[in-house]
Amino acid sequence: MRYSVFNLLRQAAQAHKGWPRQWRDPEPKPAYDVVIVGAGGHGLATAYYLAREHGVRNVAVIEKGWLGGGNTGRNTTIIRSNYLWEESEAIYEHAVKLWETLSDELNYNVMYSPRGVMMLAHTVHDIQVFKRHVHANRLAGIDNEWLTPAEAKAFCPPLNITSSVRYPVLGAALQRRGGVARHDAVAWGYARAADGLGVDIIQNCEVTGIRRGAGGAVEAVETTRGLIRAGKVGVVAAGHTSVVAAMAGFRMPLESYPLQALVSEPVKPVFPCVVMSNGMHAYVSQSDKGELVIGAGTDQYVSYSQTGGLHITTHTLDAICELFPMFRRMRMLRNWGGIVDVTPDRSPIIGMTPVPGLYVNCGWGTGGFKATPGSGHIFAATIARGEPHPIAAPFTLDRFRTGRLIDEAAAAAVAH
Ligand code: FAD
Ligand code: PYC
Repeated sequence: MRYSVFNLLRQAAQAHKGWPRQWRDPEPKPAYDVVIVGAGGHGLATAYYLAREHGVRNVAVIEKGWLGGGNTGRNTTIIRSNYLWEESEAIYEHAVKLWETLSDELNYNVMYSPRGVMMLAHTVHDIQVFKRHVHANRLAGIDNEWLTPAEAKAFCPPLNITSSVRYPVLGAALQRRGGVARHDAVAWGYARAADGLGVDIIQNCEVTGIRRGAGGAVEAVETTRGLIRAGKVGVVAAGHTSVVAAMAGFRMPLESYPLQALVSEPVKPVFPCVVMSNGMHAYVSQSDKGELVIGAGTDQYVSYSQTGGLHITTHTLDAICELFPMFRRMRMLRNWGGIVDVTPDRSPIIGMTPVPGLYVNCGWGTGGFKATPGSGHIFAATIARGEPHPIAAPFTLDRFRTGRLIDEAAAAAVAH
């Protein structure tokens, strides 16, 4: 543009929107109807359901690293719906039902294996809490049953139920429909299916800013690869949602903690189910490759480190060896951490934000893998319709203002 008086006037008028509409440059059209920030399972599932169920195919998923390289590819893959409150039962059970047919839906084997999730009770408090969950779940039509120590051992023969250990097993809650899936396959399956419907997946592209236009509505994301215009933006950046929200000018009630997991050398099939001990901060299953997949508790301090304190894994291995003495001589192959974002009530936040056109799906803490299909499904509906899906409705950001919290601290698998 030349620096004529006319052009200077025109620029000034454009800036103040005072120039007659017909003389203004046309507003640039969004490059994408929807931009999703974060190519984890939740972000990819959201893009897939936007395209598949709502016909919104002009979608980009922007990922700062590689797809599935966040918590989706770092978790211990436990799937269950044995939560306490009706709102949570609805969301996690919605996900479990979608897991049951997901491989067919995506034409990709996500290796969903409902082999049973057993939660051990070591104290009277554990017994009371788990029995309360069993009753609440059964009232909601969700399977969950109470087992004596002998029944728990019959279900999982390697379990040590002697009374000579520090924290004897006093009983267990078993959800038979719970299980595991292969985490990378979930990311790849959704990515391939979304890509097939026309979704663009842009890796190595970090969102560094959120640009807002008329009325404060979101109009673009700034990235390390340039500006990308968007009609709507959905932020699904587990562990980093507060960082992205700050770019748009608001705060989130979230704290980010490292959570760790590790795998052993592979051995023949010896472990038939998933066992969790919330009290001892340990959970274990065996992958189809034969590795024991073991998870620990969160670090005690907030951090963005994707490693975590070694003392936490040592403590977890102590617990595993006590519960399953036959694993004492196994070698551990590798360990890693992910960053989980935790809300004050340990339930997720799904829906609108104070910025028009900007949506968030976050706060799944230590337990969002199991929710992946359900979360993507209801978040896509929320974005497409511009109002919360009925299952998402209780999980608004607003609940931290109104006080209508959904306290799932006791259902969380690990210590926070
Ligand atoms: P992610 O997979 O983390 O995806 C978010 C993506 O956003 C990342 O790829 C990240 O790189 C990207 N991103 C962030 N910032 C930006 C930016 N500025 N620009 C672009 N991209 C960005 N849950 C269970 O249900 N069962 C379990 O057994 C279980 N075990 C766990 C064990 C561990 C060790 C960990 C760490 C978590 C575990 N979880 C478990 C929790 C579960 O992994 C997460 O809740 C879930 O995977 C979150 O999925 P997501 O797609 O939201 O996040
Ligand atoms: O939510 O089931 C769970 C879980 C297991 C390990 C971490 N989270």
